[in-house]
Amino acid sequence: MLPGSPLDLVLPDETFLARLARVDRSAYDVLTDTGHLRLPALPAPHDPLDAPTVGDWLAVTDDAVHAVLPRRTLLARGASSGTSTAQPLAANVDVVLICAALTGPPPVRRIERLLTLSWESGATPVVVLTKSDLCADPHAAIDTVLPHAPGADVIAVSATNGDLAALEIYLTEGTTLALLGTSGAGKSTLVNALAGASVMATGDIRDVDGKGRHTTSHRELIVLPNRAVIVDTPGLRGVALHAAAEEGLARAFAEVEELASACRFADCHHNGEPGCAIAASVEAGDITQERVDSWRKLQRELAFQARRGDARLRAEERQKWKAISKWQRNLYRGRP
Ligand SMILES: Nc1nc2c(ncn2[C@@H]2O[C@H](COP(=O)(O)OP(=O)(O)OP(=O)(O)O)[C@@H](O)[C@H]2O)c(=O)[nH]1
Ligand SMILES: [Mg+2]
Ligand SMILES: [Zn+2]
Repeated sequence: MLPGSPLDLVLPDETFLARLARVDRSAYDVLTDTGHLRLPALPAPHDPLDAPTVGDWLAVTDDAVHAVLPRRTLLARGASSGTSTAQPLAANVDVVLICAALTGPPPVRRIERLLTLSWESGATPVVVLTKSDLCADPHAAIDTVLPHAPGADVIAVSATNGDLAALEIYLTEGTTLALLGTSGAGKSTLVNALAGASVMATGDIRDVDGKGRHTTSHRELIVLPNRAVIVDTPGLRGVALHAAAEEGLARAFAEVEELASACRFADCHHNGEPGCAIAASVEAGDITQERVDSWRKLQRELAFQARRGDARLRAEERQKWKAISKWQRNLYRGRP
C-alpha cells in the first residue's frame, strides 16, 4: 500500500489510488502500489489552485487521471510578479521543513514568512537550520530563531556530518514532509542523506552572478526507506504570501496578536495610541520592535494581495458581462 494513503476511500469504479509525484508540462509521474506510471496531464483548471499538484491523491486508470481527491492540506505561495493568483506548492503535506543554512545569521524575516505559509497550509512547520558543521554555535542560532517561531520546533542538522538525529521524530511511516528554503540551503542533500542514496541532484552554490541558479528545477515526491514521504522543491528566492494567509499569520505571530487583543482600543493601529499593549511590551523589552514591524509588513502584504485578488475578480466579472451583452446584441440583431 502507498504510505500515508487515506483510508475509508470509495474510489470511482475501475479506478485505483495513486499519488502525484511530479508534474511536467504535459504529463504526470504518479506513484501507485506497483510502481511509477506516466499519465497525461489534465487541462489547466480555471483556478490555478485547483491544478493537480505534487502530493495530491488521485483516482486513476492505467492511462488517465480520473479525479483529484479532496486535499487535507495545501501549501501555496502568493502571486509572484506576472501572475495574479496563488500557486500550489504541495498538497497533503503533514510537516513542512523550513530550511536555512547556518552559513550566516539565520534569515529570521524569511523564516517568519515561510512559517506563515506553512501554518496556513494546515501542516506543522519545523525550522531546520542546515549545515550546522559550518557554524561555531548552532545552539545560539536556534536561540536566535526561537522567538520568531512561536509554536514551532527549531532544530539544527548537518548532512555532511550525518548529524540528522533531530529530524528523526518527524520521519514516521506515512508522514508527508515538504522541504522549503532558498537555493543552496541543502534540501536535496538532506533528501539524499535520508534516502541513503543519490536520488536528487545536488549542486555547489553558483550564486556568484546573483541569479541564484537552482539545482533542483522540479518539485518531486520521494518515498524514503522508512516509508516517510518527502517532497523536494526548487529553492524559493522570494515568496509572496497569498491573500488567504490570515490565519497563518496569526499563528506565526501568535504572541504579537495576543498582545494586540489587549490594546485599549479594539481598532488600535499600534502607532502611539494610548493603552497600546504592543508598545508597552516593546518598551518593557518583552518583544522587539523589529518583530512587530515584520508582523505589520506581512499584514500590509496580505491586504495588498487581497486587493489584487479583488481586481482580478472584477476584471473577470467585466469580461463575463461583456460576453453577455455581445450575445444579447447578436440576439437582437437576429430579429426581423
Ligand atoms: N558543509 C555542508 N554543506 C552542505 C550540507 N548540506 C548541503 N551542503 C552543500 O550545499 C550545497 C547545496 O546543496 P543542495 O542540497 O543542492 O541545495 P538545495 O537546497 O537542494 O538547492 P536547490 O536545489 O537549488 O534549491 C551543496 O554543495 C552541498 O554539498 C551540510 O550539511 N554541510
Ligand atoms: Mg535541490
Ligand atoms: Zn496597540
